[in-house]
Amino acid sequence: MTSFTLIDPTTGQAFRDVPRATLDDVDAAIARAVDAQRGWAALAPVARADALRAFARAVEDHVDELAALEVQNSGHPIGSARWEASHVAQVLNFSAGAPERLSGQQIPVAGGLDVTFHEPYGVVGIIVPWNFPMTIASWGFAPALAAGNAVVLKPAELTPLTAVRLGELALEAGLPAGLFQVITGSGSLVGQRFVTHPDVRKVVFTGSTEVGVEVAAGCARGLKPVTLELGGKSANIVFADADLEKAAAAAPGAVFDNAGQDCCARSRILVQRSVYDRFLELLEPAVTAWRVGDPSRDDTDMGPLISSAHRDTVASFLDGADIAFRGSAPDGDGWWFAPTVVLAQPEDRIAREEVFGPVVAVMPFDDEADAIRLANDTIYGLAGSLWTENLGRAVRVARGVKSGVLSVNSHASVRYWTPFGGMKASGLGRELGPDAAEHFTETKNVFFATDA
Ligand code: TAP
Repeated sequence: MTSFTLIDPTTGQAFRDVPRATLDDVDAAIARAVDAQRGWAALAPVARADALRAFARAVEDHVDELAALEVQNSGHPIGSARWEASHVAQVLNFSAGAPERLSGQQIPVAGGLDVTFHEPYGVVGIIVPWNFPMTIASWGFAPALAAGNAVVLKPAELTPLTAVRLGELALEAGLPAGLFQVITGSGSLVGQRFVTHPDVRKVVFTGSTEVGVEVAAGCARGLKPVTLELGGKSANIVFADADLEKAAAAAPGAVFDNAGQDCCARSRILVQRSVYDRFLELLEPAVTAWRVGDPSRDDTDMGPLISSAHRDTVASFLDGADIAFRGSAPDGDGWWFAPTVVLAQPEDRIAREEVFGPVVAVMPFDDEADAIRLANDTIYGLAGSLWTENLGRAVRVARGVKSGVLSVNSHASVRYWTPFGGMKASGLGRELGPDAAEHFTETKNVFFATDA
């Protein structure tokens, strides 16, 4: 077993080595998962619910420890990291309601009784990116476990620490050995083995659209279902009749949160032409007030980018860009990048490609139809926001924008009890929400003849 070295993005210093699993390690873990799943699925629903609640309590008891790991490994501000760890506990608690609610149907059929069952797939493989290591993992593993599956989880090589700790906490909380295993290693080996191994019966992938397409193609060859949560280029649409002060004050958080490394980042701001100049005037102080710095401080809004290579990629988007204004960022060690506002045209690279960094493209539009056209002028369709005081317009535009998750006069996208996921190149399937656990089951129909 070789290892890889983690770098603290705030300091640029190496701080820990993590083992890299071999193919044999992955196959052995999947074999253990197959065994553990049989016993888990056979438990009474209330026993599975109790076990998940115990796991949630263990996470709640370790929020500070998990948050500190995320600050060091990912550079997330401590306030955000605490929220993320608490969110994992909430997703587990919400999922703990599912085992006793996975009801099938009774369908009228002559001569007998026809009922359906929600059967677990067996072993579910979950592949997670580096941007929100804990939360995105929990959106897969909590409902998958609730539905009676075992889970093998591969965190991103850059950010494995919180996932590894969650795996330990599951065991400490009493989940059976082998039921929830975290396997560290490369995507091309561990992730691909989830795709090709015949005993992994469903794959959940979150990451880039490019790799997601490959994962889906591999799953198609094994006839296994796949959920994909991919990239985004979401629009924040500001109409002239909006509360402009409120819209401008909220805009930085919608794109610079987590240093823009957020699939839901509203990385295009579309502003109605008649208020374009006024909106930029209001946006500038909100951007310069965005506090970039030491992520261990409670008053920090944004930490560093995840890696030196990623910082180079983000910086490349500013080549030839028309920069309107920038916030500030620390000098020196660490992968810092100042929040940046760029004036763009719809055909510009910055307006079309996902930056995954703290850079936002602002563009004017003329009327409602133009706003919808521009918002939809992207291969992606994950999230989006619109700001207007006109209810009819809010409904029309919300229905007209082809995205999976939209907010009106708000940027909220993620709640564990509402569905989340993308259209077009942003993904396939939905996570979270009332049906989350059902997505980890397949329907079995059984007919019982009652004729004497
Ligand atoms: P990717 O390079 O796609 O990696 C995502 C995960 O897939 C990592 O764990 C990676 O492993 C693994 N992986 C890489 N190659 C693989 C392969 N051939 N087979 C199976 N697994 C493989 O993305 P990233 O750089 O981590 O994240 C940034 C991108 O993800 C952005 O485009 C962003 O929009 C998107 N994203 C989307 C969402 C949602 S919710 N839609 C959330 C977060 C991120 P290693 O890197 O460890 O080798």
